[in-house]
Amino acid sequence: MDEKSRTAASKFLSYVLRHEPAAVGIALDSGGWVAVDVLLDACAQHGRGLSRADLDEVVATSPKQRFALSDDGQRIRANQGHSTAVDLGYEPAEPPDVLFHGTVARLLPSIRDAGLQRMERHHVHLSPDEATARAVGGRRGKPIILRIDTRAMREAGHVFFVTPNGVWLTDAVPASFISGWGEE
Ligand code: HQG
Repeated sequence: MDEKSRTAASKFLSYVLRHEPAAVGIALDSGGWVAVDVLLDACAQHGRGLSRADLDEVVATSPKQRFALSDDGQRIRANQGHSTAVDLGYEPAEPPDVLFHGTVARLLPSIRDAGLQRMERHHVHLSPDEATARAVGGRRGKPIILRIDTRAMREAGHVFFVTPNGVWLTDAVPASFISGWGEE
């Protein structure tokens, strides 16, 4: 597959496995999994045919490891980012003392008021390093990197999860744990 087709396939799979499985007439189980055969048949029936080899290539080369195959290779799910009701089953984990969140200046007034909210997703997504946060914020414009005092959050009882691709998840980040409002 060339890179363009891989990206297109990855975007389509993200859409189906995170947001709209019904778009190709499938349902995910409670953990977000679907049988690979079922998914590939459904994609083919909706004009988005993909071979098993292509799917494996998309999963293996996804720069952010967006997808996971079950150990037996029979099932697939998205690792994070769902808007559909799934329980990914991640265990609470202990984050580093500081994590980062990349956003843009126009959202800061609202973030100051309400803290970081999960918006359309299941959790607030936090990055382990500033470079990753810069890339995340840069999707929306000139990035602003917020520093999150995760140590104080944990002491206050907030719970964190980490995905297989190193994204940290939490329910919400009150503004009092955020600093770095003016930094790029
Ligand atoms: C902002 C991508 C106003 C928040 C990325 C962000 C990441 C608020 C946006 C992953 C707010 C939500 C996650 C508040 C938060 N008022 N705006 N109170 N609280 N926001 O996309 O963190 O390509 O849902 O700053 O690379 O940007 O999907 O979250 O700008 O890893 O694999 O609301 O998504 O990965 O946007 O990105 P998102 P995110 P994938």
